[in-house]
Formats: sequence, structure tokens, C-alpha cells
Amino acid sequence: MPPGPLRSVAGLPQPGRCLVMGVVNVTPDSFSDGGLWLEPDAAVEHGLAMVADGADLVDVGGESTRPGAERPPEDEEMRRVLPVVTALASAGVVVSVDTMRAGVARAALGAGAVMVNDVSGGMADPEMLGTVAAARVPFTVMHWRRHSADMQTFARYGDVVTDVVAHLRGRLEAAERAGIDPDRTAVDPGLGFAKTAAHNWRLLAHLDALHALGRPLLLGASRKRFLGQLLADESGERSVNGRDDATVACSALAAAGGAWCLRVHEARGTADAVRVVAAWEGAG
Ligand code: PMM
Repeated sequence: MPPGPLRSVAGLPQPGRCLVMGVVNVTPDSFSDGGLWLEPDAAVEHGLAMVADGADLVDVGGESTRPGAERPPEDEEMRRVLPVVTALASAGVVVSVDTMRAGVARAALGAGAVMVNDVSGGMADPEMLGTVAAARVPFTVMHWRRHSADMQTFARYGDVVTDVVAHLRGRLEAAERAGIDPDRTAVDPGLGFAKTAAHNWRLLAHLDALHALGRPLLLGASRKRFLGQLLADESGERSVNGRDDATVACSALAAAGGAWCLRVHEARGTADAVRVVAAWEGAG
């Protein structure tokens, strides 16, 4: 285990182990669950089921970031996420909103969300950092280069670990300059965002370099294509639905490597894995 990875973000649960963030994509086109939770009732039921399965918080998003995806208009994004955020928050669920738009973040916080997960780390909307600073809520700073429509053409690095760490350091500084309390930030290397499978594996193999940023680490490996590629056979890549066991393996290794929070589509396996890791570490 790397020296002293951080495991708490002010304003979020601190159970003394790695957190589990369940994903609810209220979109027609997300790669992993697109179209499944477009109806608010189904999305809410799914969020509650993930909490029952051991998720500590639920991340609600209304914009697909799959490679090549087009952006929905802002009012459509609001229409997707707000009823779901409202219902989950009023049921007592800790809700984060996955959005790159300050307006959506503001509305979701008003509806009961307590955290902003912006995959662009504040780059997509110049008002995002100020909005989060004013709201005094936790904020995820993810490595991001471009919107999904053409992000994979930007999957070029000198050294991916060095480049991602330098970028995240710059974004953390920008967040602090905008008035966001550093104790409320977490970092995320953005697996799959302008990255090849080889880039993702290098980042996972170098969590120590990410810990050196001095902020808690969030990882989103769940069901991503690099796992499908790893598990490919003669019929092609392993399908999205067949990637949950590999996701749980990543979760166990990431938690043992000091991750603070794991963003996953199926909560039970990762919730079990982080408890195994905590017991294993605790017995030491
Ligand atoms: N990945 C996706 C969406 N949001 N947020 C964070 N912080 N980290 C991620 O890796 C991440 C994210 C894309 O996956 P999805 O379409 O299944 O939600």
C-alpha cells in the first residue's frame, strides 16, 4: 500500500474504508446502461437498489460521455436528472451529480445533491468552479481533454502518468484559486477519456503517482472497454454485461492500492470487495 493515501472528503460519508459510488445514467446512449434508466421511476428504483446492495452514494448523470457521443441540450439534461436527484435525495441517499454544466450542477444541488462530479474538472464550463466554490460542496477533478465527440483523437501522451498527474495538479490549483476548499476535492485519472487500454493500465499500475497529488482518489473502471478488450475471445470483445467480475477485480486492487471511492454500475460486488480489503488491512 502506498504511503498515506487520503480516504476522506469533507462533507461525504467516512466509513473507514473505500467508498462505493453507484452509477445511474439517465441517458438513452451511455455505453454501459444507456436507455435502461431513462424513466425517472426506474432510475430511482435502480439507485435505491444499489444503496441496498452497499453503495455509499449514487452518481446521477444525464449526459453520455461514451466516445463519439453528442451532447444533449442543457434543458434536456436538467429534465433527465432533476426528478431522479430529488427523489433519491428525499429518500436519504447521498447523491452526486455527474455534469459538466454549472447550471445543471446548481439545479441538482438545489434538488438535494451534495457533490458535483464534473468529468471535465471544470474545463467545459467556465462557470463551474465558481459555482462549486459558492455552494461549498465536494468536487471531483477528473483528467479530461475534449468532449466525447472527438476525444479519442486526443489519446496521445509523452508519458501518460506524468501528463495526467501534471494536468490534475493544474486543475486542483485552478479549483483552489476559484475558492474551492482543497479538503472538498478528489482527483480522478479519467479512465477511458482520451485514453487507450494501454494508457488505462499504466495509470492503474501507478496509483502511487496519483496519490502524490495529496487528494483522495476516485476511479471509474466499471465495465469500460479496456476490460472488454482484455477479456476478448474469438467472437470479439467481452460485452458490457460480461465485465462486472473484472470490474470487481479492479475494485479490490484499487481499494488495496489506496483508492478513496470507486464508481461502479453494479454495486454489490464492489461493496463486498471494499469490505474484504478493509478487513484484510484492519487485521494487519
Ligand atoms: N466515467 C464515466 C462517467 N463519469 N465520472 C468520473 N468521476 N470518473 C469516470 O471514470 C467516469 C465518470 C463514463 O462511464 P458511464 O458512461 O458508464 O457513466
